[in-house]
Amino acid sequence: MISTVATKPFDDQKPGTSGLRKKVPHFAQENYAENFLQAIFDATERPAGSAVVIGGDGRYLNATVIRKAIRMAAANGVAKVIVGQNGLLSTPAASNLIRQRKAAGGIVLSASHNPGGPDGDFGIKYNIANGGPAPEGVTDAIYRRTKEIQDYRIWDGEAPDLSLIGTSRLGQMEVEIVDPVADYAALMETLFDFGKIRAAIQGGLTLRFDAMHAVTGPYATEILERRLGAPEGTVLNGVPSEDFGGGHPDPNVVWAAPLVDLLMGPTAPDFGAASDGDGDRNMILGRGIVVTPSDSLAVLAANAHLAPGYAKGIAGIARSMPTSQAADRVAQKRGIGIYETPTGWKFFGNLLDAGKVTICGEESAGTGSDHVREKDGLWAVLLWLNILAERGQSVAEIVKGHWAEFGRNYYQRHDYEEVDKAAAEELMNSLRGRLASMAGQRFGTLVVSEADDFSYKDPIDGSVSTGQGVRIVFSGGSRIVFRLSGTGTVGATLRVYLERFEPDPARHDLPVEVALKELVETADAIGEIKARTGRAEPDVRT
Ligand code: VG1
Ligand code: CO
Repeated sequence: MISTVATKPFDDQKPGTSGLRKKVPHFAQENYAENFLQAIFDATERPAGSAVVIGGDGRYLNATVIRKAIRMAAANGVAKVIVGQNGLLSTPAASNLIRQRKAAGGIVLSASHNPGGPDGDFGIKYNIANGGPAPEGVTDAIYRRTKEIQDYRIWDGEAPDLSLIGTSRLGQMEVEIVDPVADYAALMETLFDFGKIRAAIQGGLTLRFDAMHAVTGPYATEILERRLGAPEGTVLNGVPSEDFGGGHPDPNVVWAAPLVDLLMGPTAPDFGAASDGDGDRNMILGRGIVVTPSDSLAVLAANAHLAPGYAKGIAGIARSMPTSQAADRVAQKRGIGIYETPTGWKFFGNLLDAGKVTICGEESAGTGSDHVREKDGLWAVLLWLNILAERGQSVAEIVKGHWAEFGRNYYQRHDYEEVDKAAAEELMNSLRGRLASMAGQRFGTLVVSEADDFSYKDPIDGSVSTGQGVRIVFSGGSRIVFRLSGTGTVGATLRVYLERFEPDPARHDLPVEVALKELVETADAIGEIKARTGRAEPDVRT
């Protein structure tokens, strides 16, 4: 009943920031997905009798690869798989299921914010038993295995019908198809005051949530409309589609422009939010205001105690290195720990497991807490709603009040997409080569105080990750960070992160372009962006 199929290694299966991502036609090559899945089964630990969670964001190829993954699990001695109905599981819901069911790990099929469809992207990520993304030690082991693999094992029979909730068998293996929303929604009810949020909505708090045709549609509809009583139509684009309605499921001002226009217009609701392909990220808006993800992290950390799940206060905050230092100011004032990690959620897992931090966040619109081991888009939305219900203020009032108390970190990220890979690498190498001589150099009014290539030593397991991005810090605390994306699938994406701290409340209402003008010019002067990439302007500013 088990077939062993001969195969040859592919040389490009190294996982990036968040799993292996490639264009669909590349992933659909014969044996491509099978090789990577077999490498996961070979390279990861599974205690006898334990389960593996399987689900994805519903993009093109999702259902096909899930059926293969189930058949391969059966052929690789997995005792049980827990699969989301119709192959759907948001990334945070998968993390929750792994933890609740004490599974050995999970296979999440997603390329997150990357576009989907036959010409779009596909991806596979592996999460470990704590529910979090596999750390580098594990992804390295999977990658090594992909380079030597000679065959894979697959069960000959068909996988069960994914639309039917219930338990069946494939050979020795149990297959449990579960409602993807139920356990996750129950977890949210333990963290937030649903009664209070429901009352605020009944009392006139208005909101819209754009699911961007991605996986959070069913979650948001159940939680916001059914459990919290928001009117039907609160959730926009709530039915998952294989190509996300032709858009990019990336919750930012570019790809969620209709939602942004609504919130900036005359008929704006009080609160707006959007999430990405696999439901782990969020964009937060208020009437007339876009909250930058870095500010959202800081506001959530400063106000989390208003939600029942965090009433005891938070132990500490972790942020990825390019994320603004707004959260650091909250940590300093509250006397709690602050940790700076490389980009990617996998670096937060150890800190969360050790109880060093409660809340984590990234400038790319990922925030989350110790309730799971992934970033969680709807969690952030519910925490915001809980805070709005408790404080009875508008989003703009809360954010402006936050700046008045802690100061404002003006912030923007500029992305240069599909840049020539060699040119992008040379740009980074040239920067690295000049780091040692940079301190003391003056650019306009800015003087470099420190410059380095960020490296991180995990305080829990001592593992070291080098080459995580070039940081240039100026006296006064402004920063420019340069790094290359680890999630793109074409050429290279250069990300330039710009940050300026402004303590004076009289200067908190500048347009961000004005506040950051000198830093933008300095980034080009130091990075030689125009000269090396041929790009005068970034493709996306978030
Ligand atoms: C991007 C973001 C990073 C995020 C990662 C995965 O990575 O910058 O903050 O953790 O995507 O998010 P990169 O290497 O392209 O900058 V997701 O929502 O794709 O799981
Ligand atoms: Co995502």
